[in-house]
Amino acid sequence: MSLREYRRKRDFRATPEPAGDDTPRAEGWSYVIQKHAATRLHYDFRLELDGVLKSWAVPKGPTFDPSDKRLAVETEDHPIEYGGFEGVIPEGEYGGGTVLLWDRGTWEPRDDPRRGLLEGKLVFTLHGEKLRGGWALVRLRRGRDGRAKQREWLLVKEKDGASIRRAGQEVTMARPLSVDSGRDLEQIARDRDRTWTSARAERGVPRRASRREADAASVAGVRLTHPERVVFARSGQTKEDVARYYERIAPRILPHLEGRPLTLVRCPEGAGRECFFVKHAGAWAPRALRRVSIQEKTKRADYLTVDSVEGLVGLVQMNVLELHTWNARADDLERPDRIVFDLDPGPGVAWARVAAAAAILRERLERMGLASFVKTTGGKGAHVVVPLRPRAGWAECLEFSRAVSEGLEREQPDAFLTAMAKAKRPGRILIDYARNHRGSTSVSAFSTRSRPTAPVSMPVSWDELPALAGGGAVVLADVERRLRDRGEDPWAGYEAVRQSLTAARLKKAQGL
Ligand SMILES: [Mn+2]
Repeated sequence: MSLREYRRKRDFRATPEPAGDDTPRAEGWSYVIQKHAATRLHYDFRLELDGVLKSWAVPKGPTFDPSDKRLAVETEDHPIEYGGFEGVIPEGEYGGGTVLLWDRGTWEPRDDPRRGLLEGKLVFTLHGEKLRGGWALVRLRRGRDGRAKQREWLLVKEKDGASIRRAGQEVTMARPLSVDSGRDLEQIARDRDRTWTSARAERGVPRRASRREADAASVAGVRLTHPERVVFARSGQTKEDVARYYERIAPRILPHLEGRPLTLVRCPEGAGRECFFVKHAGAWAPRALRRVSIQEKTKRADYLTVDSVEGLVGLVQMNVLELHTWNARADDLERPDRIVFDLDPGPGVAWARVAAAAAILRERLERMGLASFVKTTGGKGAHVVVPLRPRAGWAECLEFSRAVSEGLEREQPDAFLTAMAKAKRPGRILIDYARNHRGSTSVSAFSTRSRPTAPVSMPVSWDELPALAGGGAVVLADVERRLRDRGEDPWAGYEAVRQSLTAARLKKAQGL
């Protein structure tokens, strides 16, 4: 196994592709597919084995239909780092064109994979974000001319729970976007152009505005591409409308966002279409966002925080429609400054019962001396939020929320449940306390949700909660009117609350 051929074909001064390093590494089983718009569009299928990515070019891409065998032409081994590559290979370079990270995950060979490669039959299971289940790569014995075709294989889906006979729509068509950045090929190419032009501008190279830029709108100093594009199909707001909403609401939403690591929902094709959760910073992220390095369970990773109106609008420009935040701020990451209870009604639960459940929870917290606030989720339910001074750690906050939730479930088993497995049991309300794990997020107050009606997670007063029509009742067009009409912040006093999770409160919740 060697990367010699890979490197011979490329000039690393000209291409952004990784050269790869040869230091031995622990055995890994990564799997990746890159959609590659080169001379011809194809899908590069790669499986990690013995320190490299074994690679095949699949002209038509994978399919879940077992009867549709797809040609896969073996290509040179690629470095493991290639599995993280997305970008543009310049024209004239080897493989010139745009590369999109279409799927990634791990693979599991069923037999000895080295022997399988030699003998021309590799059977394996994929654990990807798009592809799953059993697959096989089978080398063709002879071409049409009767000669052995050493490099031609077939990629075949096995019949199993993940296979689809006569797939109506190919998975490549149904899910065309990047699993890394949520972008399509065109956006990846455009983002590269933008990086170039800004680099030229920094060097003082004058340039003429392109037609596209001349058409672009500018909100809070951020240039929007396709400002006229309708983002919310049912309610009709365009990308510019959404940007202007976030510009106006910035003084309200920023206090809930500042310093909190984010998980974002990007919807490049608008609300209600395919969307992506993004939690790590990438080349796509607007400059106006701050990056914070966080130790996860097994690795460190860069997260984003948004502290400015430019950052907010920059996210809209990147087609972000939902902002979800941690329960802690980056400068005090191990001590949460809030606890969130997510009330999620099962089928057939009327809103009045959700409101009543939230009120019961509020009262219980009050008896422990803790003030709480409520907002709609923009989905079906409500969030009850307990602001805290950052004192107790993640474990205590999680334990407290578990004890409170299970206490309610014990007392009113017909109304409440806490276990996820039974989540959709009709007629009951799930109290999801799992929002309080380190790294868990919930949608921010005032964030839009990625549904065609443009619902917003809206802070409301305890009094008005029962009168709402539902968790998704407050929509983008209502937010500012509601704030004006009521003349007062429904969460007035949130910032001023001084309370913390003490050992005594934890014991009380546990009933000790
Ligand atoms: Mn390729």
